Amino acid sequence: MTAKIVILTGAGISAESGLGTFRDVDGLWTKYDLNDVATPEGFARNPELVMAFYNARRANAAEATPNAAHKALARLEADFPGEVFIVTQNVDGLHEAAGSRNVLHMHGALHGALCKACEHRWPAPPVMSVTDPCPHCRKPATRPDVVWFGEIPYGMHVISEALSQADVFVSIGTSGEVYPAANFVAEADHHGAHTIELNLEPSAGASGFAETRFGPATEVVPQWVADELARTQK
Ligand code: BJW
Repeated sequence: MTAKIVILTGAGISAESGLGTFRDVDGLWTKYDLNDVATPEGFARNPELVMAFYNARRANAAEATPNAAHKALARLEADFPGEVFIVTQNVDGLHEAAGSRNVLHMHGALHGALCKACEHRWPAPPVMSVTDPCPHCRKPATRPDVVWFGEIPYGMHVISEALSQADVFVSIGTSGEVYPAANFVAEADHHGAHTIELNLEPSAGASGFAETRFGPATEVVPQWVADELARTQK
């Protein structure tokens, strides 16, 4: 049976690419109220504000380039003699830009548009507006294809299946404060995976991991990938 590594990534892996995290000292939730910009209720109250928030983040993400941590994970997928599956909470496209192929965006993507009326999906324009008509049903019901609080993250069945088969589960650059992702370590551990946290500092769930390595993602991730590949080549 081939070995399987499941990797959960969060905002911390893209921090050194210049994209802000949410809950750090300078994070997005210190500048915006998450109830205003990351809930369906906030969007219903003030869709223009939410569109402006995501248009600005889409523009930032378009300027960003993958860092050494994204590249190391792409190298792992290419060279590991088993399966590497990345489940990202991030809405940027930096894993794919680095060359990773087996990536699931559980919280959606900035490059996606979603019709609230008919659930049609299409590539987001650089600047999205509440008056944009859906290309399928023509209703002006456009929203960013991201998962807000109170909505069900994408791919939950696929993720649960992967966690149940994982030999190694690695969590990178996530605070462990948002569910269901915060539960993945317990789920993987329950099924017998070796669990590892790579983060700038211990997350809320750090004690739930068998192994921890702390430091900037651009340092700890390439080091862990090198160790993992060396281990498999012995
Ligand atoms: C570095 C670094 C460097 C910095 N190097 N590291 C009460 C109890 C329990 C749960 C709930 C509850 N009330 C409500 C809930 C559920 C709710 C929830 O979790 N709320 C919490 C606030 C308690 N969750 C939901 O509503 C979710 N849906 C759900 O549960 O549906 C039910 C269901 C589930 C499953 C099956 C069936 C039904 C939906 C959650 C949606 C989250 N959406 C957002 C916005 C997405 C779009 C966007 O990007 O705008 O997702 S919120 C935001 O948080 C975003 C992120 O993906 C997510 C996680 O943040 P992340 O990535 O961890 O970032 P930070 O900033 O928190 O942490 C950064 C980390 O990086 C830190 O640890 C730093 O140290 C580190 N770092 N620099 C390495 N250089």
